[in-house]
Amino acid sequence: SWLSRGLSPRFLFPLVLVLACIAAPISVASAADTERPNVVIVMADDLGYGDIGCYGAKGLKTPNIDRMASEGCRFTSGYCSASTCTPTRYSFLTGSYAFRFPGTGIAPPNSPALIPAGTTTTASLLQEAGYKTAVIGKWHLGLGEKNEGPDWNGDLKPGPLEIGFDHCILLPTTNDRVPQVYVNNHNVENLDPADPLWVGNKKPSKDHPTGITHRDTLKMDWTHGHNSTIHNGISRIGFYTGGHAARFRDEDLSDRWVAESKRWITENKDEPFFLFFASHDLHVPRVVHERFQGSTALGPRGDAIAELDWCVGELMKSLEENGLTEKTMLVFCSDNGPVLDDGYADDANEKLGNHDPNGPYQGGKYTVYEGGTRTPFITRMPGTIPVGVNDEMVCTIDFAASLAAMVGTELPNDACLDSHNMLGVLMNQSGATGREHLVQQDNGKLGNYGYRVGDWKLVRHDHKKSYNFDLSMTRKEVPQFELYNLDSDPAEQNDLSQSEPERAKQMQQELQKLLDAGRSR
Ligand code: NG6
Ligand code: CA
Repeated sequence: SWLSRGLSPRFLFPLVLVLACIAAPISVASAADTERPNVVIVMADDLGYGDIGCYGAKGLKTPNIDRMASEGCRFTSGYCSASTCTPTRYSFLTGSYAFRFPGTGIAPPNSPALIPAGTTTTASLLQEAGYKTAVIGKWHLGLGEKNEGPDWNGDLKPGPLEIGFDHCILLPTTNDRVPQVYVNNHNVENLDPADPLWVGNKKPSKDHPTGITHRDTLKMDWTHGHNSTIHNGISRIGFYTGGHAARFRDEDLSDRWVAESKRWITENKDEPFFLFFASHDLHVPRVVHERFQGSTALGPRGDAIAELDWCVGELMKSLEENGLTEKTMLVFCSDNGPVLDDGYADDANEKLGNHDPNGPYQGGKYTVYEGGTRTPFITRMPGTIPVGVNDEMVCTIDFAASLAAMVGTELPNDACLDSHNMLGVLMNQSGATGREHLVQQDNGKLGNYGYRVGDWKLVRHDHKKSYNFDLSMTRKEVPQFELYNLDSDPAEQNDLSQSEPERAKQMQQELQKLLDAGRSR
């Protein structure tokens, strides 16, 4: 452990870290000044527990992510807080459960900013502590004023720059939604004022080509939804016109974000920085760069994992080239669990073979079974984070409180309501204990929750129907409450709610209390 290394200045950081975990955070702020590590968080999109080599992937190889894990800590109970994108990202940044805030489900193309300007976030806490901060990649948390939404041809604010980021290069929502343009800080990049961008949810003219009227021209067919405006041979959710000079090719997203990240890391190498690298891989449409197309036997879904792995490799290279490997806490996580057919005919089912996207767990994206939120979760900081595997429970919602503790910033009373300081666990310090409980939610509208306490898991389905438990969007009737022991039954197959009625009742009551807590602690 760090203690055995003595207390040379080089190892001051771990000491500060441990103090930060147990003492009043503010008291160590100045001591930490010279040793504050950079933080790079890579969040994958729709990546399941079993999709990565070091988590048992059967159908493909992920050498870069595996190397990252072999140089860091691989978590077996690492979670995102929801089984869809927007609520997980909302909670990751605000440190509060999304279910406390109605309207934080999957955001539509014209969604206004869901996190109000001035909200305390993971980014603002680090920015306040003197970090340079950037988000590069998928946003999907809305842009623009409440009741107005994004002003695509004007200033796109509020957005990330109003909640603690100095810089952003964004895909505004998710790439199966319109529009396919980059947002560079407050503006659509390369927008020609003579060709204004219009985005809406109604067909703009009778002859506007869509995935329905021009289906035979598509390079990737749709299976459900995703049949509105066509761009780059792919029909999307929602309609848009104009902004042609600003439109990107799906194939180039990762290259652009990696290049931009490398540029930004190098530019900020002399100060502490926080980079949120929000990959779009492996969300639909899975249209990766030509050099990754066909690179795995799994079709586009596997190729997207290969592209994601490449991104992680490039980020590690950039840190290395700038001499920042030991000074940077690198995190890899996902925003929700896996899905196969999520609306496009991309052979995800047909070419699956024996690959098992959710590993030993049940369900995926959209579900509150373990497969929906228990996902790959790795931290690396050579020399500080001991190499190993950690079974403690930790969640993406915990970064706000943990990183605030790391830099010695105190959390305001009314912010980050559900974020626990898990710094010791994230740093794989021996003896550091993880979360005692965690609420997992779905998209929010259906009222389905998972509640894990130790090895026990209560599943609550107010909606009574679960879909995507089989990763193919099949629906099945489910009882309102189920109880599982994750130690003996990680796949949640053996409902114990009848044989353990007392425990089930107690967990129902505890969960209800957390759901009723509203906007206060
Ligand atoms: C669903 C979309 C799905 C995906 C998801 C959001 C349809 C039929 N399905 O509504 O394709 O876009 O929303 O995914 O439109 S997430 O990872 O960003 O939450
Ligand atoms: Ca997602």
